[in-house]
Order: sequence, then structure tokens, then C-alpha cells
Amino acid sequence: MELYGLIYSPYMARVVIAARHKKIKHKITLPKDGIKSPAFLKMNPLGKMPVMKDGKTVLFESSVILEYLDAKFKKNRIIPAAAKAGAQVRLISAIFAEYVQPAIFALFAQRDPAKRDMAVVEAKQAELNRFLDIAEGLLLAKPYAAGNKLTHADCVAVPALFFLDIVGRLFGIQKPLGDRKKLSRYMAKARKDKLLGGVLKEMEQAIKAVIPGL
Ligand SMILES: N[C@@H](CCC(=O)N[C@@H](CS)C(=O)NCC(=O)O)C(=O)O
Repeated sequence: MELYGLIYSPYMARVVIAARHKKIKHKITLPKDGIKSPAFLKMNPLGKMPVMKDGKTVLFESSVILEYLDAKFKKNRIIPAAAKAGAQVRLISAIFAEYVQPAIFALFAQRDPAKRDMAVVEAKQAELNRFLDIAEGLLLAKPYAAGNKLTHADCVAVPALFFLDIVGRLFGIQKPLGDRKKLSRYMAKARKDKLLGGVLKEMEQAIKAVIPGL
């Protein structure tokens, strides 16, 4: 299997976490002439990473790839089969994918102090705090997002929270998670986890190559 993209992309990281957790043999590849090249656009007309190539199957959109991986490779399921447990996992994923991460990205877009719109920053910070409170309420952090097993929720939450840390550094925010105990414990554990911690380190290395001095 080939996974096209750069690990600092939280969308790519989601897929890498799932592939490693499921012990799927894969290779991380950079599109030869970039993600806007004709060859890459043939695989993903949106020109975005990640793209997955599994034999003749080519897929894009991280959530679709995660579904495919879980359906095809039954080992170490990331979405529990039971309706309620599966929904709980998906709910945590949705909060991070649809709310927390977009608010973080909106702040990331304001990273240049010279071009920063403080009204936008304040509005997005308030929004982000509200979403983090909701995530704090839903998270189990025992030690994984939805319990004692790594799931789809961790594939989404950990890369999103990696970016929260980056935004914190870019904006000089000491504790971007504030006093949220579960989220803080969750990320501390994730950093020590072999798989999640490894991905976090790779994301850190990769983003430092793009934003020097971070
Ligand atoms: N909804 C997509 C989003 C993918 C995405 O936005 N990827 C970014 C990297 S973080 C990208 O490739 N951006 C390049 C561009 O939009 O030109 C997914 O879940 O895979």
C-alpha cells in the first residue's frame, strides 16, 4: 500500500496512525511532482493529501480512507462493531474533525503577526475554547480517547491536538489546553505511547522543516 502525503498534515497523520495500528504494510510517498501535478490530480482531483493506493484501489479523503482500512483489514478495528461503542468513537472523532481542528486551522492561518486580524483571532479562540470544553466532556482518556483501545477517535484527535500545540507556540500561549484535565492527561499519555508518540515526533520534525524557528 502506498500513502501519499507529508506526515505534518493532520489528515495524512490520521491515516498513518490507522495503518500502523493495523500493521498494514505501507510506504509513505511524496507525490513526485507535487500534489498539483497532473499525475497526482489523476489520483485526487482535489489536489490534496492524503491519497491511498492499495493495488488498483485509489482513494482520497482521510475519513474515507480510514473507513476503507477498517473494513478491509479487520485486525485491530478502529471502529467498534457495537452500535453504541461505534457511535461514541465517531462522536469524539466528529468533534475533533468538524469543530476543534477547523478552529485551530483558522488560528494557524493568522500566524503571521504582521497580517494578524485580532478580531478574527479573538472570535476563533472563543470558538476553539468552547469546542475544547465539549471534547473534554466527551473524552474518556483511559488512556485512549474512547477507552482502553486505540480507535478512529485517536487517529483524528492526536493530529488535531498536535496542531493546537503548534498554534500555542506561534501565539505564545503557554497552556493551549488550559486547565482541561482529561485532554492534558490524554496528550501526555499520547506523547509516551509508542505509536502515537512516534507519529507526534515525526509531525514535529516535518513541520519544523516548513516553519523554521518553531
Ligand atoms: N478533507 C480532506 C482534507 C485534506 C487536506 O486539506 N489536506 C491538506 C494538507 S493538511 C492539503 O493537501 N492541502 C493542499 C491544498 O489544499 O492545496 C481529507 O480529510 O483528506
